[in-house]
Amino acid sequence: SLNTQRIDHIYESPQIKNPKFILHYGDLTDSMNITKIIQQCKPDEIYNLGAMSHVKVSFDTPEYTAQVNALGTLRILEAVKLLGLEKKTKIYQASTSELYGGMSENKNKGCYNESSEFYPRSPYGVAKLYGFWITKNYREAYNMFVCNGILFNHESSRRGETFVTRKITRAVAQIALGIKDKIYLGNLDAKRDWGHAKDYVRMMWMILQSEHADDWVIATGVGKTVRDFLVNAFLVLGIHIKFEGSGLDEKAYVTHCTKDEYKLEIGKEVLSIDPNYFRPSEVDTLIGDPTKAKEKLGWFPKYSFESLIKEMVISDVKLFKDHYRAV
Ligand code: F7E
Repeated sequence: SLNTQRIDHIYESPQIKNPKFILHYGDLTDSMNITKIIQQCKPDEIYNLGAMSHVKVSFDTPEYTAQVNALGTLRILEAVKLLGLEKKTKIYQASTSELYGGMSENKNKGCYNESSEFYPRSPYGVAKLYGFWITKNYREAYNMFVCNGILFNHESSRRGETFVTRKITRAVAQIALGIKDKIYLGNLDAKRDWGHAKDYVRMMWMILQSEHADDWVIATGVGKTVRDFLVNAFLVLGIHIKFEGSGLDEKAYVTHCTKDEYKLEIGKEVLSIDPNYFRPSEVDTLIGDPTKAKEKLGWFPKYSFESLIKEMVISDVKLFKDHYRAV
């Protein structure tokens, strides 16, 4: 991506002496490009977080999703092998809780560990399943230090705006500041295990420092619904809401406000349902069991569900205040 907005605060031009890092143009659909970059850098560690990562969008772009998420992973593995870097370069593959599919009839009842069965329910999940298995296969076939982190949802104030958490925290900030009227969402009852990206990225690094290459679930073990997320996001600004109606007619209204700065009209409608945000096959519940990561690597998340939401809402309030101050 040519957009460096999210790293500008740490990015220094390669022209200066000892830059913190150097950017290369990369494309996971282009084998020669990937091979050339790996040949130039001869990296000790590769973290493959590149993906078409939006589950809903993968239903509209299934072939492209497979090219990037499935074959893109193969291109990295094969480049490292072809270049003879198997003994030098460790690889972290960003696998995902979407591999499990969250089917309610699944015997795990929505709480998954490293031995739970996979049943992906989107082109995104199916492509990532290939990425998971090809990583495991290169580990077993060529004895490479390559690992899967099976990450449950991980969020922060840098989260893309079309994922539900950031969509909510942005909208809550805008509604509280009087810039937006209400938010439109899809399935309010979808339950996810939401952690903070900082905790999860630390764990990615720990995975590559561990003694043996392996696959790891990274999660908090706590499941919350989209509805819980919305309620808690409004609460950060002292805005209390209640839900009325059901299905496509469900709405949420303001019941009272406890902070002088964010006084909304009592009874104001702040949520409607938009069926466009439902998925052709929905994943109801995904909760992870990170016991192995805790016991074997000593990893513990530092952020709670509430502290994650607070950080995201406060950051978005600041973003919109700064923006409107500037214009
Ligand atoms: O949806 C529901 C939606 O798009 C979460 C990616 O990082 O995590 C992420 O995938 C839930 C779903 O993330 C809206 O139906 C309701 O059940 O934020 P999301 P995701 O699909 O869970 C996994 C682990 C990854 O690997 C992915 O790359 O929220 N939902 N209403 C909505 N979702 C969105 N986006 N927008 C809505 O309006």
